[in-house]
Amino acid sequence: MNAKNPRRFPEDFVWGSATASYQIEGAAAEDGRGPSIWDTFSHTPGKTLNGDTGDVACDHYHRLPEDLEHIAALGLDAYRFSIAWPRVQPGGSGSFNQKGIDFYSRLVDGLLERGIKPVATLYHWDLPQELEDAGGWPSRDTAYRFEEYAEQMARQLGDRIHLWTTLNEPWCSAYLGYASGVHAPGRTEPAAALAAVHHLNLGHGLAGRAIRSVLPGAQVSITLNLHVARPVDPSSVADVDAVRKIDALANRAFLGPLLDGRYPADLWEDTAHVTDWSFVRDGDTATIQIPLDVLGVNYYSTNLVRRWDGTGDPGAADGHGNAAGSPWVGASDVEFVRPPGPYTAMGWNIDASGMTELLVRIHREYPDLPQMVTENGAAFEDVVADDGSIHDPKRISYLHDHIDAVGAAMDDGADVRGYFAWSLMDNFEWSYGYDRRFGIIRVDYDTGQRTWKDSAYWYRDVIARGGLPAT
Ligand code: GBH
Repeated sequence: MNAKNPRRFPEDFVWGSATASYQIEGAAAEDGRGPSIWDTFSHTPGKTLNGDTGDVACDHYHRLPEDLEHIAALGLDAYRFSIAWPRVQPGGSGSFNQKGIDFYSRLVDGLLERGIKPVATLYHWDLPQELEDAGGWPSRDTAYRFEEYAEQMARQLGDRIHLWTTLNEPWCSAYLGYASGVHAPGRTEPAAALAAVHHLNLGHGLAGRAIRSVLPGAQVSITLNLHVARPVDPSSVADVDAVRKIDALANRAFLGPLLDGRYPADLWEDTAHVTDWSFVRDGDTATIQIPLDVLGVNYYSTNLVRRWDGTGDPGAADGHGNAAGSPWVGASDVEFVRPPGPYTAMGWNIDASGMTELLVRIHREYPDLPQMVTENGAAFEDVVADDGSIHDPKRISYLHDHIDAVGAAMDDGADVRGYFAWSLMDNFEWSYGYDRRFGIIRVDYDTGQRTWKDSAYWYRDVIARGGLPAT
């Protein structure tokens, strides 16, 4: 690592860490929780590495008091968690489950008692199975069910929530869930994936409006995993056009309706052979374009693309094995090229400059929109030393460089309000099960024991200092 200057962040910059319900809670069949698409998917042979499931996960449901102490000891200003819809409304419609609601109430109160701001995500991929059986996100009805659930959560948790996030990464829900099928529910139907894109967007708008109808002062956001796509050959018209296609599918399919009140014309043209988009009804984009208090941005790595020359397997480097097909609906002439390393244990390239590029781009296109980095982090093969300590210098270096890159974007004018490290603790990494560890706190899956990695101590000091040390 080159010598670097220290960097300070504004006094009110929010330092946080993030998790998601299915990845940490466990207690999958307790206290009235209903099944989600991830229960079904992970219990289907061959869908996750080693057949891992979230049945127990980090057992956070039972270890809440202890985990609150870790959150407090880190000095986090905010903690980003998600609410398991099937825990609070087991069938996704109809009656609510008080025991499930009580769990999140205890979590939120526990945070507030410790002076930590609760940042709640309503949907981090665990759709109630009954709603999938009725059609899932490709079905318009799911958006209305989501609205109902959001309204009830606003009533139950009320003004105790500092920031509401409707959806986490609808790109993943739509394209990985319904096109490539590497995520639950594992469907491989390109047209359904585009319908899912729209109904997720619609669900966001309906939910945000419902939250504000209950809580007029509520802060409402959505979190996107925007893609930084770069052309293999910047002077090639074909490669630059490949970038445009990926940008439309990954970024503007969401930014357009959310912030411009319309879908990009090129997205509809590129996918015209897949769907006619007739599921978009009059008035929908106005519903989607509710005011956003902040845009949540998750950033991990960059993408390198070019026009496919017709040989090999386009899309094979999408980071998900691409076994069942490509998530890139309608972009079969785009090839993903493995970017230069170094790489994390996910095989994702490490490139902090993409963080700056992304935040600055959003700032240029939407100058008045505050942003928040709601996830950033890395999986590495952590080594536990004989004395039990866990030295993860690569994770520290990754976090350092990416926080520095956030600061660089702010120097360029981006209004970034906070940063959340992914993740508070090792957890169920979706298709990769427990094999990949993103935590700053290690979880021993046999005993449930939590142990701070060096990166946790380092991050605690960053928070206390309000910025990065010189290195
Ligand atoms: C997030 O998704 C999730 O919100 C979180 O639950 C999850 O645990 C965490 O990240 C870590 O995976 O092939 O190099 O282009 C991440 C979404 C989408 C990020 C696909 C990486 C592919 C990388 N991912 N993307 S690459």
